[in-house]
Amino acid sequence: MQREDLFEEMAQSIIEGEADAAADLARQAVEEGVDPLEAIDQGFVPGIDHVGHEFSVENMFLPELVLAGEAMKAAIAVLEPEMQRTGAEREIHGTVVLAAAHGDIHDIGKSLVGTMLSASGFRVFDLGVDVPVETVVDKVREVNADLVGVSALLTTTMTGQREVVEALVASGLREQVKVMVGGAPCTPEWATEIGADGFGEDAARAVTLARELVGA
Ligand code: HCB
Repeated sequence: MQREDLFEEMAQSIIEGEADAAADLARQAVEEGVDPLEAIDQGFVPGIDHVGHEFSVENMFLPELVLAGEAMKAAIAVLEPEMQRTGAEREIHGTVVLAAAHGDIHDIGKSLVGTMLSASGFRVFDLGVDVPVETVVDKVREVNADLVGVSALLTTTMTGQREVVEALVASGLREQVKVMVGGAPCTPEWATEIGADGFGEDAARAVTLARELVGA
C-alpha cells in the first residue's frame, strides 16, 4: 500500500472509532518499516484532530470522542514497543516527571511524550492524569527530577500548569528543575506568561526541548 493511502486509512480508523482496525494498521506500518512517530503524526493524529474539530462544531458527540480516543490508544499501544526498541540503547540524559494537570483526564498526548522521552534516553516518571499539584512537587523532590512536563488539554485546566510552577517556587525546588508545558490550548506565550521554561508542541519537539533544557 502507498504510504499516503496507509496514513489516510489510519486517520479514517480513528474517525470511525475502530480500535481493531487502528491496531491492525499500526501493525502493518511496523511490518512495512514505517517510522512509528511518522505513523502517529501523519496517520493517526490527523484523524483525532478531525474528531476534535467535529466535536467542537457539534457534528460529533462525546461517545464518538471516547471511541476515537480508544482507537488512538490501541494504535499507540502497538507502536510504543517499536519506539522504545529503537531508542533502547541510548544514555540517560535526565529524570523527568510527567503529569496531566489537575482536573484533566486526557492522557494520549502526555503518554506519547513519555514514551518518546524514555526512548530518547530520559528516565520518566509518569504520574498519570488529574494529578494534584502537591503530588507533582513531592515526586520532583523524591526523584530529584531535572524536568517536569505538565500537560493540559482544556482551557480550564491550563491554570494547573501555572500552579505547578508556583508550587515549585514556593517549595524552593524551582531552581533545580525545568518546566515544560504542552497540550492543544497551550502556546509559547502561555509558557512564558506562567514562568515555565518552554512549550512542547508535539512529542518530537518536546524531546528536542527536553534535551535543550537539561543541556543534553
Ligand atoms: Co476531549 N476535548 N474532552 N476528550 N478531546 C478536546 C481537548 C477539545 C479541544 C475538543 C474540542 O472541543 N475541539 C475540548 C477542549 C476544549 C477547551 O477546553 N478549549 C475537549 C473537551 C471539551 C472534553 C470534555 C470536557 C468533553 C465533555 O465531557 N463534555 C471532556 C473533559 C474530560 C477532562 O479532562 N476532565 C473530554 C474528554 C475526552 C475523552 C476522555 C473522550 C478523550 C480523551 C481520551 C484519553 O486521553 N484517554 C478526549 C479526546 C480524545 C479529545 C481530542 C479529540 C484529542 C486529544 C488527543 O488525544 N490528541 C481533543 C481535540 C484535540 O486536541 N484535537 C479533545 C492527540 C494527542 C497526540 O495530541 O495535543 O494531546 P495532544 O498531545 C501532543 C502535544 O500537545 C504535546 O505532545 C503530544 C504528543 O504529540 N504535549 C506535550 C501534550 N502534553 C505535553 C506535555 C509536555 O510537557 C510537552 C508536550
